[in-house]
Amino acid sequence: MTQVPKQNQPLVTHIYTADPSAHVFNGRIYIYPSHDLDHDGESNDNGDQYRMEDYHVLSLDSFDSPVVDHGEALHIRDVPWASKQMWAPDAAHKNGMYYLFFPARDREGIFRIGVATSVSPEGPFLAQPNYIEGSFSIDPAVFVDDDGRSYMYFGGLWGGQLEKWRTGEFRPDPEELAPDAPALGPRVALLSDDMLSFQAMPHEVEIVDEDGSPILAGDEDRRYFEGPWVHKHAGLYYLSYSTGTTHKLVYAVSRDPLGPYTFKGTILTPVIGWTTHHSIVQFQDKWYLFYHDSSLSGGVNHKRCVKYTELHYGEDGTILTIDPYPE
Ligand code: FUB
Repeated sequence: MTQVPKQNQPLVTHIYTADPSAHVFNGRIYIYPSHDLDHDGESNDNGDQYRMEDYHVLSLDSFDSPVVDHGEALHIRDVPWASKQMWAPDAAHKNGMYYLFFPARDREGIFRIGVATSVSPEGPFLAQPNYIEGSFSIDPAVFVDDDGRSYMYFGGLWGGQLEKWRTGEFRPDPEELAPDAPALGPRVALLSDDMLSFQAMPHEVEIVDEDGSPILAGDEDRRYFEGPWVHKHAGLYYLSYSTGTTHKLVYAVSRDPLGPYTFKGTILTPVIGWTTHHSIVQFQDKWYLFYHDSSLSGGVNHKRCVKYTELHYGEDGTILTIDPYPE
């Protein structure tokens, strides 16, 4: 399968892909997406339509070379603890090994986060027998800092079950948050040196406005919904995420990877389809946004396609807002 990618166009068209986590390993760009199933089942707010069963790893030498699909890297049948819905994954490289982090529902229907290992960035990956102890919800994003410390950010509302963990325990029917209550933030946990467990239990990441007040649950243009990503630029940590119901990718910055993060603005305006999910990566001397939309299927929410575009910073470090459909 050979296809040279173009900005704002699907990276691949032979399968549906979403939730791209991009990394540069050994000078090559690797993309770890969800692999959307091609089915015509009904959609609901619980995300039952996202029935994914496996992961494929994509890679490219540069943006002038074809995208390679390395085939099935991990299938749910080989994950002893998982029952269904392999959602947005991420990958990391440490100690000469590659780690694939992924959420799935366990045998009780509760989303957990697992890890699988490989000696190669393209897999195949071998899953650990159990999910990471203390993990819950969805959308793991692992950031390895310059000092070697690795942090996992995760969490998603609604189908992702984050609000069910508000008290620290799983509550199937939690009370709704009042619009003027602080919004729920993503969770962060420091990973152990072997990347297979949490060094300490996860805690909530605070996202505040310019005055230091928490972003509120009713502030749907700015509050956290799902899809966290952390990258570092000019000494600052950037936490970006999806606002869900308002379909934006937005960001906040901090001098500490654990936060608090101060809200800054919008990275990407809404795309075709309900979900929006991304990653940000530096390749050579430029920065890129990987994202998805549902254009390949004519707008079906669970049949998405991964795309990329260049991302630019202003002189003050702000990220310039991107229109996914430039003229
Ligand atoms: O792909 C399934 C879910 O949809 C992801 O986990 C969310 O971030 C959203 O993109």
